[in-house]
Amino acid sequence: MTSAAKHVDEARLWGRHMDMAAIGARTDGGVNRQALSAEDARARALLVEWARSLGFDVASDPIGNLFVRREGTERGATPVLTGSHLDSQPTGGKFDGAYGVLAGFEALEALQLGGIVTRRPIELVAWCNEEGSRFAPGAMGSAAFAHALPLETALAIKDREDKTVGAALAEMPTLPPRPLGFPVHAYVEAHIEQGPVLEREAKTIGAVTGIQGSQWFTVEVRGAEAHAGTAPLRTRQDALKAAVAMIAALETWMADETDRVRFTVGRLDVSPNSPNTVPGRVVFTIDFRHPDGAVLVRLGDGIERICHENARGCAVTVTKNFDAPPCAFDPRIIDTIEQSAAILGLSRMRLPSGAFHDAKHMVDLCPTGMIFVPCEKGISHNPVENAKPSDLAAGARVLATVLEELAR
Ligand code: HGY
Ligand code: MN
Ligand code: MN
Repeated sequence: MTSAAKHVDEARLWGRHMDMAAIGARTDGGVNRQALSAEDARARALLVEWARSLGFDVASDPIGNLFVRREGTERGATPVLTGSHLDSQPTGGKFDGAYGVLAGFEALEALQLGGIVTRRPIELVAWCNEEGSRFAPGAMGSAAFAHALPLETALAIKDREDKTVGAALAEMPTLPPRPLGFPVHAYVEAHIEQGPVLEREAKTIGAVTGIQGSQWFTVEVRGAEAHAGTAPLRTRQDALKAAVAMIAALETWMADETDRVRFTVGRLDVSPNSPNTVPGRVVFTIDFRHPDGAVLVRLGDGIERICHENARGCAVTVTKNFDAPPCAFDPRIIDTIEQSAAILGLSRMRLPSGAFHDAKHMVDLCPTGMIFVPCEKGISHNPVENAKPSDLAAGARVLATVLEELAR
């Protein structure tokens, strides 16, 4: 009996990555396909076109998650689910997210080509807004699917142009609707590692053990505009000077000589952003991560205090908009990934994920795991992000084998 893995085709998979990367392509080799943008709409339409050409059903739920379904002999059986995301960072790479969607699609096509019948249906999902760059927080579509984020709350979230998720969703291609959330038998996501470990250890397959914890905050500092030439320093309410003091104090708070804390201030908006007006309002973001849940809570609980201590006469509002404790994947899924890699003769190792993924919202719903493949120098969230066609195909072969096993 043939196996799906035998029908995974490296050139076809690579070609699909290049076709997808042409959507939202940047001149520096990266992609900019922000969630629910025109580029995201075109990426979804391309996936739908490929899916329909293979006779798969497609559907979309109220938060814009896009599903491709391959039937099993037992139509009513809970499906096995795989997938990732098509949206990217503004200076994203060709593989973050897209790989998990395209490897999943390649696995479905390999099952078709092999004439392999599974008992359970297998579904591929392109989760809406995993990156959280345009609409915070990230992993929004999977959070709503898992009811970890109320749908109405998600739909009302605005981008920096004050457009809501709901309004942006209305501009996406219309697809057959399906309810938000459904029972899933198991979930397996393929992704590039976005770190240096697999490449350094010369391993092709990562059987991911879990995801470290992460917290996101938005800090708004409100001072008072004033004339740069006349306003005495001692009477100013300078929102930018206060924000800089807060960030410096936070950096001290987050200092970790073991270099495990991941503390980032990625966005800082200043208004009116004029050289000769004292900034009246600043908004900045905090993203920090840690593998130990207790450390995450302790550090997170200090953020509001530290911002207020450095307010320098300004008003401060600290809002936590993301709080994901560390999660562990299902040992049975990890074992199945390792065994599949072994059957395929692929080098493999267990490792945790420093990046968050939609898989973290599936952990409480069903047995969940992830397959990593190496990316060049571990670089990601950067236009030069790169991966080898052979590694991408190897990961797709493991995914196809795991899906076939779980859907048996
Ligand atoms: O930020 C993350 O960890 C994910 O890559 N979006
Ligand atoms: Mn990703
Ligand atoms: Mn990412």
